[in-house]
Order: sequence, then C-alpha cells, then structure tokens
Amino acid sequence: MHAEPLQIRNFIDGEFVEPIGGKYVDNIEPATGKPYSQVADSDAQDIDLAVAAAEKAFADWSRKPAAERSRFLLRIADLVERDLEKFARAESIDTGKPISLARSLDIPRAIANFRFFATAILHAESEAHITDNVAFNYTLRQPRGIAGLISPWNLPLYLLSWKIAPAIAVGNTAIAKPSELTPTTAYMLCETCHEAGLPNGVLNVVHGTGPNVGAAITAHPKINTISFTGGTVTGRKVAEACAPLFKKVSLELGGKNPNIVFADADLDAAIAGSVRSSFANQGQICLCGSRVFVERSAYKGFVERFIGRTAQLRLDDPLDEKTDQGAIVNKMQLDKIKFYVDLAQKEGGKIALGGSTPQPPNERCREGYFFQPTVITGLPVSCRTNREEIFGPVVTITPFDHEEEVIAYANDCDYGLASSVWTQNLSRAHRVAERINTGTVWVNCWLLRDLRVPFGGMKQSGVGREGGEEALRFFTEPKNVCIAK
Ligand code: TXE
Repeated sequence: MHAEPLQIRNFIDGEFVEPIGGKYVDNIEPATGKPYSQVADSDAQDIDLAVAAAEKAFADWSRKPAAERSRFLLRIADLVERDLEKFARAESIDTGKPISLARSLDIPRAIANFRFFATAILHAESEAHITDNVAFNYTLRQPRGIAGLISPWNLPLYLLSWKIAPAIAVGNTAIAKPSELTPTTAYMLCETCHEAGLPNGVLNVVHGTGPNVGAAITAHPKINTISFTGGTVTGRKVAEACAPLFKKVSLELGGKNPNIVFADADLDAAIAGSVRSSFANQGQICLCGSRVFVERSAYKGFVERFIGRTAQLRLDDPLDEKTDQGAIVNKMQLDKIKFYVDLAQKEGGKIALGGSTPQPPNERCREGYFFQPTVITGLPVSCRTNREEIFGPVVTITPFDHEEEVIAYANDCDYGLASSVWTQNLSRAHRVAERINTGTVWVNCWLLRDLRVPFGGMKQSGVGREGGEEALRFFTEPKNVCIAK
C-alpha cells in the first residue's frame, strides 16, 4: 500500500479531482482503529460535476457496438486480475476481512462480474412478435441514461462491480458512490479503468457520506436509474427519494437468513457449510445464515460439533495469511454486536461460545475492532435477537421437531433474502425450497453463485433482482416498435 497516507479523490470525467468543498474525512483501518488514509467528503456540487461528465459521455458510449463496450470491460477485468494481490491487500486493510478471503472471494468475484457482463451483452436475445398478418413488433432494449450506483462496506469491490459492469455494459454511463468506510478499492478501480482507456465520463466515482453524496444521487433529476445495496433503513430512504422522481430503483437490503439442518443431512457437510455461512467475513455478509435451525434428534450432536469447529477458527490480524476471522468494520458495528449479545442473554439465551471481545491479536491490532465468533442457544424463536439483523459473527441455534414447524420459523421474519436447507431427501429439498420465502434457497450448499440467475430479496430484503438477464433488463428500457404491414 501507499507509503504516505493516501488521499482518496473523486474520479470524474476521467480525472482524479479534489472535492469542490475541499473536505476530507479519515479512513480508519478496522484492525488498528487508526486512520490510514483520507477520503473525499464530497457533496451535491461534486455530483453535479459528475452528472455533466456522464451526460457528455452518454451519446458516444451508448452508441458504441456491444462488442466494443465488451472489450473495455474485458480489459478492466484483465487489469484487476493482474493487480489481484494489490486489490486483495487494500480490500483487507479497508474492511478488516482476512486477506485470504479478499484474495479468494472479493477480488475474483469482481473480475468475474466484469467478464460475465462483458460477454452477456454479446449474446443477449431480443424479442419480436408477428401480429397475425397485420403487424410486426420488435422490442428495443435501450440504455436508460445515467445510473446511480450506491454500495455498502462489507464486500466493497464485489458489490460495486456487480453494479458498474451491467450498467455500463448495456450503454449507460454511471455515477458510483462506494461506502465512505471502505473507499480504497473503488479508487483503485478508477485507476484501472483509466489505464484500460475507458472513455472519460463513462464511470464517475464520487466519495463521501450517504446523506451528502448518496442523497444527492437519489435526488438528482438526471440520474434516472438507482441501484442500491445496503441496510433496510437506508433502503427505505432511497425509495422515498426516488419515488417522486419516478426513478427505476433496485434495492438489495438486509437479511436474517434461516439455515435449516434436517437430521438426515450429511452432517459433516452441514457443519462445515454452517460454520462458513455463519462466520464468513465475520458474519458481515447479508447472505449469512444467522438463524440456525436443527432437527431435534440431531441437535445435541450438531451443536457440539459446530462449537468445536467454530472454536478452531483463527481470530487474528487480517493481514496474516492464516487468519479466518478478522476485524469488525468499525466501532459502531462492534457496539451493535455487543448490544445484541447482551440483549440475547436478557431474552434467555445462553452463550455457548464466544460472546466478547478477544485479546488483541498483536501489538499492531491492540486498538482494533474484534469480536469472538459467538454461538447462542436457548432463545425463543421470535425474540428480537432472532428477528433483527445483527450483521456480525453471532448465530443462534434452535431445535425443531418437524418440517411444518421449521418452515413457519424460517418465514416468521421481516426479511426474505436467502436460506440454506441441509437434507439428503430430494423430495423434502424441493418441498421446503418451494415454501421458504427468500429470494435464494441453497440446498446442501451456501453462497454457491451462478451469475446468470436472478439475485435479490423479498419483503424487507429488497425490491428487484440483479444478476444475469435481470440486471441487463434492469439497466435498459424496453421499447416496443410496431410496424403495420
Ligand atoms: O449500509 P448503509 P451499510 C446490508 C446489510 C446491512 C447493511 C450494512 O445487511 O444491513 O447493508 O451495510 C449509503 N441516501 N447489506 O451499513 O448504511 C452509504 O454511504 C443514499 C445488504 O453500509 O445502508 C453506503 O454507501 N445513500 C446487501 C450505502 O448507502 C445513502 C449486501 C450503504 O450504507 C444514504 C451488503 C442515503 N440517505 C449489505 N445513507 C444485500 N442485500 O446484498 C447512506 N447511504
């Protein structure tokens, strides 16, 4: 990483520029609790600049042949792959996640996102309809204009690229706002896009806070498409801001995901998969299975083995190659986790493992934000701990007696993002998957992703779907042309 504290500026019209207001805020490293760079604290003036650049670039970019746009995205992917180690290290420092996870999940998935949409646009089908003998109808799917892309801090480059790639692949220009907590890999991506020769103004990245920059994006009349990923509370604000302007909005929000283990499951796989879905990225993935339900006959054995396996997770400095559990992103999230662990005990839960901040892994991390992987048992199903999103390394494990009961438990939730079902009974797998109200149901797996499938949540987990065809449709406007014979 850079020797001197890096100053993260905006990337507008192909150049790195200071925020007009000249303000910066500290970028804190989660593992140390100390500032290690500065990030632009921009506002609506900077969004106006970005809109002018995006508007200017739109005419040419939207008219380029898909094959030409595709080549830019493929070049970006190749350059990110060339610099994978640098991106992984920056992502680990910015987020507190283990460098091994950034290297194996975040950055490879960002590369895959660019490659997937770079090629998807070359094979997109178009529709035509012959109307008896009187007319010929065809559908044009045209880019919508300027897309506003707002992303969270937990999987920064993974989720930002999941929006940038489809938005510009189909011919829009974009204004992206990464989380102010984790701006570094977005900044590096701008350097990469510049090196790839992406035309000026196609991608603009404006750094800053949600109320100053995010709100300016959702309020700007010329940004007519908004793709937001973040918390449900903020998602509601985004929806409220967009509604009066008739913007097209996609919301990927929070989750409180059920992870159901039947007694007939392959328990080795279920335990390994459940430890991963509980604690990957310190439980800071909206898809994490934070509510584990185990069929009573297998419950005792599962809990013992799950705890044994979790206790082996190595909590350490995120930059250590052997680390499994890194730091929590910031003090506010750490305090939120502590609040819910206290609440769980007040609601009758028993801390079966973890439950507090560990000894600092080393001198460097003495003031970092760490929390032990925590397992809570004995809670009532519908208590607050089991209904509210904690977004940290905290899971509850609850026994159930039959299928009907556990489906009711799983669905008794304001969220509906994802779920896992572990069973070797195929009919049961199909039956249960059909009845769980989540946008994704994984059977005998977790976070196994095929980028062609629709991805998103129900209820308070979001509106709309991204991924594959859905993303290409989200970022385009279908126009029907009807030609009379
Ligand atoms: O979200 P926030 P966070 C969820 C996850 C958790 C939360 C954590 O489950 O609930 O997001 O991420 C910007 N107008 N998901 O705390 O605060 C803010 O600056 C416009 C679900 O970051 O909502 C940041 O860039 N923008 C998801 C972004 O919104 C505003 C995957 C998100 O911030 C704004 C990841 C405003 N008024 C996390 N206020 C999924 N479902 O896939 C803030 N922002």
